[in-house]
Amino acid sequence: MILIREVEESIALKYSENKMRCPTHLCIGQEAISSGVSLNLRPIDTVVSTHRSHGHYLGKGGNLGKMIAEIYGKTDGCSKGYGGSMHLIDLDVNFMGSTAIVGNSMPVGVGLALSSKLENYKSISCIYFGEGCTEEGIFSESINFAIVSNLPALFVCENNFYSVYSDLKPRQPKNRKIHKMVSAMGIKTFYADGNKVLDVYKTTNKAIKYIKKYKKPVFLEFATYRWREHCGPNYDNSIGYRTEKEFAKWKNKDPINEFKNYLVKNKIINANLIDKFYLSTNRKVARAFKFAEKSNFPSEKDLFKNIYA
Ligand SMILES: Cc1ncc(C[n+]2csc(CCOP(=O)(O)OP(=O)(O)O)c2C)c(N)n1
Repeated sequence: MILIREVEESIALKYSENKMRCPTHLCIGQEAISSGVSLNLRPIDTVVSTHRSHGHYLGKGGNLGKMIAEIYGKTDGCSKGYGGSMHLIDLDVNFMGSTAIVGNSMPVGVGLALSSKLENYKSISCIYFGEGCTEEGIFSESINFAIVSNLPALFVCENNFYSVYSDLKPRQPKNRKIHKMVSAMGIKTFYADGNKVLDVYKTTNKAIKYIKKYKKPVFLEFATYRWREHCGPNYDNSIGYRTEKEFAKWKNKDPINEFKNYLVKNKIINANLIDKFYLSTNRKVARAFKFAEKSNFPSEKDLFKNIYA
């Protein structure tokens, strides 16, 4: 969680230098989900993600230097500088990619689950998406196919209550519980507080045991909140689509503070160790930015490579 937070705080800090020119969707405030889920995944398990993918990529062990170089648009980037923040990929750790089209990663993740089934359920396909995705047709199609085909898919819905500037009110019927709606499709579902990393960890653990035992998919919904604007490094509460009061309520539930307090209070580790961890993490993050800045831009003659229509 600290690694994800520090990487994204550095992106936010340096964004105004105008060297990172791609849109970036930060997950600050939501780190407990990628962390708690990822700790349950084996290297062989695959992950697909969305426009808000930094946490998912780092959680799976994606290469940090290549991620930052990608955001800088450099050839050492994980998509060779062509994709930017929304198109992260690291096949070395089975992070199979992220796409910017809401809902588009779902069928890809379901396809990965199908290929795993054909290979005797060798891996689990973890599919991250925001609650906005539940409003897309491909959402029901993908989940339905995973159910009827008994696929080892772990659907992870990060419900941060907003799709850009729209809260749930104009988008979904009042009182709808997403996990209950999905449960009615005939899939095992779990719901937990996405700001409590231990809850996320334990819930995912149960889900994965279920997938392995019954060879069926599971749907997880975690409640959480993004602190910064939908896209970009700033805070945007002042534009009025959400209240300071609501923001403060969630900020008080900071997943990192919550877990840190738990660890220290229960004498599991002491606060000094956490400070040391911040130091070593920040050194690692600084090295990644240096690596990205030093790397070259793709050349103009390569502009039309790897393009198809
Ligand atoms: C098919 C499609 N429709 C609309 C958009 C524009 N768009 C980009 S992100 C986003 C919000 C998605 O909300 P959610 O899935 O809840 O994820 P969050 O941004 O909250 O993490 C929208 C509507 C898009 N990229 N793709």
